[in-house]
Amino acid sequence: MTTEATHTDQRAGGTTHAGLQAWVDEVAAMTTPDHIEWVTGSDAEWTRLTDKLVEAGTFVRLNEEKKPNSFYAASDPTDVARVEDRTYICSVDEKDAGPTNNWMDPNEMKDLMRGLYAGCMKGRTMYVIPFVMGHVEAENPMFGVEITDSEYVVVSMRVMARCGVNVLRRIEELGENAKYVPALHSVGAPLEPGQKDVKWPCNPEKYIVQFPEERMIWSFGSGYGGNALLGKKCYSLRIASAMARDEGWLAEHMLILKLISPEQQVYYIAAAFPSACGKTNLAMLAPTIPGWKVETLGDDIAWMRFGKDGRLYAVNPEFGFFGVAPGTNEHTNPNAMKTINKGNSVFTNVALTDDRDIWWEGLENTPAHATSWKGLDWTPDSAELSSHANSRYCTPIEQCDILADEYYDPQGVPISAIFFGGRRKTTVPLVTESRDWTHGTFMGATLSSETTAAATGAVGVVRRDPMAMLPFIGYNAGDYFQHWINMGKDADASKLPKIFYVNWFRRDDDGGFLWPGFGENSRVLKWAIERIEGKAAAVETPIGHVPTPESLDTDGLDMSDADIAAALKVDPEEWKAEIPQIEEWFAKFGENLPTELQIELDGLKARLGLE
Ligand code: GTP
Ligand code: SPV
Ligand code: MN
Repeated sequence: MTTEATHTDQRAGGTTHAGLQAWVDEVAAMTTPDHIEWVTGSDAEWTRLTDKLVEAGTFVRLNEEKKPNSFYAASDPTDVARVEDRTYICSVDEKDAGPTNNWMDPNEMKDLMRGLYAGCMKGRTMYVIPFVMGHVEAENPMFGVEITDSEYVVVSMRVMARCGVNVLRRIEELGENAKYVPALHSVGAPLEPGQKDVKWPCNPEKYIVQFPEERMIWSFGSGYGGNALLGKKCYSLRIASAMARDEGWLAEHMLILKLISPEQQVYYIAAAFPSACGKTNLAMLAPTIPGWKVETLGDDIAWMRFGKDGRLYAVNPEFGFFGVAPGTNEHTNPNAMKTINKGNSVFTNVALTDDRDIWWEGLENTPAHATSWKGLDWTPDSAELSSHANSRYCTPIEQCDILADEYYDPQGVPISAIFFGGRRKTTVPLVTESRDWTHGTFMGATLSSETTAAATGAVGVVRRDPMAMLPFIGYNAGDYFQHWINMGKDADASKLPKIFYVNWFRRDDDGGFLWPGFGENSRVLKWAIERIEGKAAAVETPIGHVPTPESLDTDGLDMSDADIAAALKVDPEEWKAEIPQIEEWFAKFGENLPTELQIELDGLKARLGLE
């Protein structure tokens, strides 16, 4: 089928929704694509687009026996992660972006970006993707429409969000009452007539821009995940967090899991860890303790609202997993392995084996030879890694064997516990229980973690990453803390989730992980639930309640008592050293720092014997 022929058929599409059609026309006039296609979500469309990507060299079709209907892609080596320094919250007032976001005046930014967008889709097809985050049958469906000139983005969006004609029809039915987030994306690589495309078009100049008041997203220059799949971080966290502040709910960087005890009691847990710090792994955990079971609801984003019964309910707005590949294997995450082995997946920046399967560091069956993500020959003796540290699999959530039935419930699930956690080599014990919601908010607001490859920049540097939301809060982070505190104040305290602070990443003197992690984290989930049920013991420390060694189920755990004690240890000296960092962090917020958090800090200092 030639491009000429496709131009005139019904894929050119359109909508009866006048506002949406006007926006699409306006973008087309600015970006001047050769063709326009409305994404339907059909299987035939998937086949046509993936064929096109194979033909362009962007995709390699994987071995049908091993990974049916699946594809390998290697990005441009400069376009491998979220670009936090190129990400902007363009609120009308600079104060509303707060001290943690980049800001530019919205009109100035629009002028600048209109210059970049002018003619930027020349030689390409402009795709219009109607999508919904969450359920189309939700009370207030959270629509979006992404315009993109990247087939890779269309294919990935189809995995990650509910997309296509059913969504468009619902938008049309609701007419001018349908609210949707317009999300404009271009790789920023126009083609001159006859110019051959590269495998991974992108632009060295990148902008990932949110206009929170207009509920609008403009992205330019990158084809990578969170920069380009605009339903994910840009909408479901940055824009949604601003909506949530205005409407009294929470949009969070959290996994959601269902925990079933041996007595068949069911608990739902949400957990916020920074990027590449273990959400996907915990969400699909295979418990090592007998009788306990985990089912998955989500691995990256949770939208939480109070239900009529006063409990906090969480929904996963996504439709797929965009998971970190390295380290994923049959031991660490057997459920993810089963999910991706069913196929229908896209793998980016991993290694390609000689039999057209994929491989990455940490996966079983190391190949004798492969092609690295950079396209180089790779063997186990190679000095360079085969896969980028932020290489990813993109796979449909419905393929996950342990997906909980409640995933399909637009009301979501009532949360019993919220975990905050990060990567800390020292100081932060395996698990700490907060005293109450405000103290838990303090734990979240002061959460710290070593940076990872999920964003460009240095790796392994400790930074504050409040609620694991540092790059994703769509407004002033001080106001965001206040919103968290107010959510607790307005609620029935007895029905609020209990908040815990965890750290799977503490090291021993030799630099090894003290805690074996992964399936063994079920022991920590069990302790948390037993605390909620009033069954487990704890020691009161200056930072909160930590398990007594006996209260943590260590049956069958291959760890010395000394190591367990080291994992649980609260060292006042280490915490005293933490205080100036927290003070420096809080100082950023000036008058926007909630008094409640200052009181929590003063209390912590007093308990540590400071002042
Ligand atoms: P994003 O998708 O970037 O938001 O990341 P995520 O929070 O979902 O992280 P993910 O579960 O993909 O884990 C990232 C890395 O941490 C992987 O390489 C995992 O193997 C590793 N990891 C996850 N859980 C544990 C754990 O309990 N212990 C240790 N040591 N490593 C872990
Ligand atoms: C993260 O970085 O937190 C991710 C991957 O989950 S991305 O979609 O790029 O944001
Ligand atoms: Mn994430």
